[in-house]
Amino acid sequence: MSIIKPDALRAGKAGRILARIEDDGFRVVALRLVRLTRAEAEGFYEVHRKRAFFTDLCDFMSSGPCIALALERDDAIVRLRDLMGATDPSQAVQGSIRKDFGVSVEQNAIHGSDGPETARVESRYFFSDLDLVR
Ligand code: 3AN
Repeated sequence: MSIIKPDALRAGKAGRILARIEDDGFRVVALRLVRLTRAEAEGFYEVHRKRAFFTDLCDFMSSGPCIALALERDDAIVRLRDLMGATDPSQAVQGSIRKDFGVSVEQNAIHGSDGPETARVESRYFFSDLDLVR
């Protein structure tokens, strides 16, 4: 499960980011352009509620449209995290999405689930089973 974040859409980079994902062998099984409400952003990042950056993060994630993606490929979680690069774009490896498109540790272009169970929960946040096209 991935989200192309509002900073990337504002900058007109969503297509290029999706191309990187496809070029890496991921299949898109669901895709949705969505503008999260503030409450929806809070729900999505509930695990980070106690963190100092939570308020700013939810403001940012509800600041404009983003693209939710359900993705599949072998070893998808690890491969997507490699493709994204480190949370902080300045620490991300050359050629990674966050290195090339991220603006800051908050506005870092893309989200990717950190494990299979998180991916299932996050996917259900945006998609029903009927939305998944295989
Ligand atoms: P990742 O997305 O790399 O798994 P997480 O899960 O630790 O990173 O953080 C979730 C999101 O919270 C990040 N994508 C980023 O937008 C934001 N974030 C994480 N750490 C910070 C921070 N120190 N300051 C501002 N935003 C942060």
